Amino acid sequence: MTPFKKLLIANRGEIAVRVIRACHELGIKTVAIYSAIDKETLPVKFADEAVCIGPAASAQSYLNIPAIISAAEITDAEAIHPGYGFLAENPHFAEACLTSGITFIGPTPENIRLGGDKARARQTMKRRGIPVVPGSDGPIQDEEAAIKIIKKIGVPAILKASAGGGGRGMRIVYEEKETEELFHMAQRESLAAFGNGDLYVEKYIPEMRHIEVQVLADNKGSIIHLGERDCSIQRRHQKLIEESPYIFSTPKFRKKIGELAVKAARVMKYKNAGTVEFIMDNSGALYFMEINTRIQVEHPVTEMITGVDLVKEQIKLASGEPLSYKQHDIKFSGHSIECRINAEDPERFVPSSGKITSFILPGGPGIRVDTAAYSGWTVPAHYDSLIAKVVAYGRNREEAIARMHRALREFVVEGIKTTIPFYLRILNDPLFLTGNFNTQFLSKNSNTSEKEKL
Ligand code: MV4
Repeated sequence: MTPFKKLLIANRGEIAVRVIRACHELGIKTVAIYSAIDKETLPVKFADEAVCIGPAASAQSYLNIPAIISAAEITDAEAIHPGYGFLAENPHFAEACLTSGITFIGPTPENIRLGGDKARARQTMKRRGIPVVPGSDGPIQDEEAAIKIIKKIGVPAILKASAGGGGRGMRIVYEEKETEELFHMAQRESLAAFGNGDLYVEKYIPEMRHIEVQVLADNKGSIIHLGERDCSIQRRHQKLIEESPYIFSTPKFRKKIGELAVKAARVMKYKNAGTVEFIMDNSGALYFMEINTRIQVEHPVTEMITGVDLVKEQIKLASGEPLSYKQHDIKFSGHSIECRINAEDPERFVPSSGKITSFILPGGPGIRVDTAAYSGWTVPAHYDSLIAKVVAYGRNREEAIARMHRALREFVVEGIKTTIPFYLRILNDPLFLTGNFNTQFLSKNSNTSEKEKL
């Protein structure tokens, strides 16, 4: 029994290919949608059908809800997978699918709404006994409220946009007297970026590690976790390297963080796949940070060490099937690392679009590459610059790193610049090799010549 006869993929690039692969393994027919500039792409080639939904500009294509719903109706697709980015965390889109009788492959609109309202999510978790870093109880009304909380928790503190993401609307308060000015700057930035100026406050944890947990939940209320991922290596709030397990993980640590993540998901009656993000401080204390209500870019590292196909699970769960695994069925084996290869200058990280004149993929033991790029394809400037994810698996971290290193040396991309040389430098960094890093790694590290603006 296949969960659906036909599914539409409301995305592009490597994640569209990833979803098509899951569908075809499940015996589900696929419909790709594409913008005019994406006609000659792999999702269009791999899917059983393809529908052009608009011009290159995302607002008129991959973000065009009526056009996408119409494409599903015309092709008789029973379900839509949103991938990540674009409409994946838009509650109106999930609602529009429901209203049209189409299954949205993902959580409920209310789950998405709470995940996108970080101040309210934090407050919800705090009230249910899940640890959060000291700070405000929900959104703060004005600069007076911010000053009052910062007097209590002390500096440094961080102002965050409730609708936030990508670091916009975020300000670190190092001195109490700066609070008012920074509050207005963060509020203005958040309003401009998200149309919402709500802010919340947290104690600033300078050397935090970003550890997140993959969860799966069925429609009956069963929830499991698939272990943690360390995503501490980021640049300007873009994750660059992710790995699972966390280098210093133990069965006890995994049980603790896994149970916290499952509790967070249960508190909000979470459905389908999600990721609970935590801040870990230098003492090892864990605090809920936010929940991401989508399949994430870095999901493959979890697949590599658990053997679970997360996208197939998402589709089966959305069709109403119960979880195919109980918690004790999830076995963790080995180590996996992902490098996100972007079409960018490896020194300055400015996008480098253009025609790929040569594209030779790495392979061999323990290497997986998720990509929709090929030789002769022109990387458009209209979208995200991710062109490939190189994922290495090994029996242990050393083997995974060695495989990643030799895979990145094999990988040939000509015609455009990529971030491959940047990763080859990081993979030789002693702090990376010893696992002695945190989210400040790239801003502090001379080896990567990155000076992050705080
Ligand atoms: C923090 C933090 C320290 N303390 N929260 C959240 C989103 C992610 N992209 C960065 N975030 C952070 N949240 C608390 N309570 C540090 C970061 C952070 C960061 C903040 C400002 C400027 C650059 C940063 C780089 C990495 C992490």
